[in-house]
Amino acid sequence: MGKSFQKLAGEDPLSGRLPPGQHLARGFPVLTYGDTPVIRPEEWRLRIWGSVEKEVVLTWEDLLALPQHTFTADFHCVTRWSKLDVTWTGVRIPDVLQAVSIAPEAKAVMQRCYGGYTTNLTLEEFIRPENYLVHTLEGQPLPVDHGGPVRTLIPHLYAWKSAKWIGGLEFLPQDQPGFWERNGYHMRGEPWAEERYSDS
Ligand SMILES: Nc1nc2c(c(=O)[nH]1)N[C@H]1C(S)=C(S)[C@@H](COP(=O)(O)O)O[C@H]1N2
Ligand SMILES: [Mo]
Repeated sequence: MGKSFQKLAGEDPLSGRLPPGQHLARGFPVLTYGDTPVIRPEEWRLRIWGSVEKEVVLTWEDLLALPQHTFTADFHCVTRWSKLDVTWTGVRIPDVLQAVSIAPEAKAVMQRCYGGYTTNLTLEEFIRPENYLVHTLEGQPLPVDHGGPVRTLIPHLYAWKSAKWIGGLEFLPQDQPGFWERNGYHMRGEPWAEERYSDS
């Protein structure tokens, strides 16, 4: 079937949006391993330590004092559901890191969550301007099931890299596997390359 048929039939609105092997989810599923920690915004902290010149601890107020952006991003879970055009509000990761002197030896970050979940990224994958700390989903306070009060959003990788209830960023001199990465998930997890599992 040629190009002209495609034109007559109209462009598929999903064309180019769904990575290989993914389907559209109904609603917005919740995917949590283990218990859901409940943290009030006033008690929430983001501790930034490891390969940094000086440890930094951010509060909810500090987060809200940084430049705020509302943006839409697609969300791809490695278990094959995707949700397109999710609207979030939050702070760009590079803006968060303005307050931090990252040591020259830093090569990776371990995201550490309230409740114990961890997931790793190389520094290069982490400091991209389209990565965020988010506190608002579709104009409402981020629901606890989706990681409220604050989660990371790393739209260019599978969603297991977007850490709910984020509480710490540990900078590391080398990339280390987080929770799912120790259990067979890919170290990087890029959905267009189908980097799902480390042995496939
Ligand atoms: N702290 C924490 N973050 C997490 C998870 C988790 O179990 N705990 N699950 C990950 C996985 S596998 C996915 S698909 C997304 C799901 O986000 P959602 O529950 O908001 O849809 O969160 C990711 N971040
Ligand atoms: Mo997932």
